[in-house]
Amino acid sequence: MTSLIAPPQASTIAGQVDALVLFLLAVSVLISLTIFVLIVVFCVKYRRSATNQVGQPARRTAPLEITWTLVPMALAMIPFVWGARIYLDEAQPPADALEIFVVAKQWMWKAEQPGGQAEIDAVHVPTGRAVKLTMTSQDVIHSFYVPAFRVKADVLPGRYTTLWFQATQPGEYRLFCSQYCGTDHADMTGTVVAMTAGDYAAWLTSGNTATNSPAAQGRKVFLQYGCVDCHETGRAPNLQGLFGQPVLLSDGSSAIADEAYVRSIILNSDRVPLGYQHDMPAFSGMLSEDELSNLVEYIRSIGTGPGAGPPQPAAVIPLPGPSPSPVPSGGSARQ
Ligand code: HEC
Ligand SMILES: [Cu+2]
Repeated sequence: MTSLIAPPQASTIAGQVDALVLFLLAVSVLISLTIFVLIVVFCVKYRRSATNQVGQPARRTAPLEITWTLVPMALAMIPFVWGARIYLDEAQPPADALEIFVVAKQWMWKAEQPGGQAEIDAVHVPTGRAVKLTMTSQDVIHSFYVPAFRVKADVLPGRYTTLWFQATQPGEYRLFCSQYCGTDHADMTGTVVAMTAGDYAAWLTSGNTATNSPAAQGRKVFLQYGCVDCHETGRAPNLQGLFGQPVLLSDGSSAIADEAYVRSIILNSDRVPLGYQHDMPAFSGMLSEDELSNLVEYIRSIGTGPGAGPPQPAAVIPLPGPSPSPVPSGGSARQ
């Protein structure tokens, strides 16, 4: 369950921030009320009673003036010292904090655990342990904001910023980008999943993160840009088993379907396998460098030739699409 209304004690700092904000609110209400009441009372008490009444000249009353300077100052110092302590606490991650790397880009959050487990728009953290995020942006300024934890920090291109928190209760907490960063800024959301230490350890080894491996992300890009509409419908060569294999081209030459080949076909659609009409749109300028390399990883992962397969042998990737078959079903023109 993702709660919009943040529980009051979701992180160690949340309660302190809330108390300070409530204190400021109470002081503001008190001062405003005092002023309003005095305005009304003085209006009535000192109203002009006769048309020829003249006001008294102002008197200097040093003790009164000193009092009304010192008392509000002392009042103002309370939230200042209090806030500074919380600020310093928030600015200094404990030395033993768990370090997670976060990369922001239009429009997603990527998080990487110390063990290399990567995820998109989600950050899994253990409860009861300080977590330090080291963050940077691939494009514009974003801002990492978890209201439930009362933490927020800007994420800047070309610079690392940090933020830390310690979740106290297992649960799913909303993550927002709080810096307007372009068209889909409002969709740049995610979830911080706080788990007990045991659940977190189990999650780390569960392989759940494999769905966010480059190849699995590549599969998403493959769906997103409609590559499936041609490549899994018979309109275009089926890409299963392609990677690493020699390909006969319609101009009579041949090529090895390696990374360079796949990249240049996706970007420029410059080569046509034998037996196919030139029909593939060029995706140059439409794909980010990231999407492109994920696509290549995906095509590599469904290949069977030399150099194909997932980059790490351990990564058995549960793909949402049809399961790769060792025999290429389409692409009859391929050798
Ligand atoms: C409109 C249909 C269409 C779409 C959409 C499309 N392709 Fe293609 N693709 C083709 C066709 C047809 C070919 C054969 C060569 C050509 O047309 O230039 C091809 C060739 C390829 C090849 C070389 C295959 C081989 O056997 O050598 C790769 C790799 C490829 N496409 C990847 C992609 C990716 C990745 C996407 C999505 C970003 C994509 N294609 C989108 C139709 C499409
Ligand atoms: Cu953003």
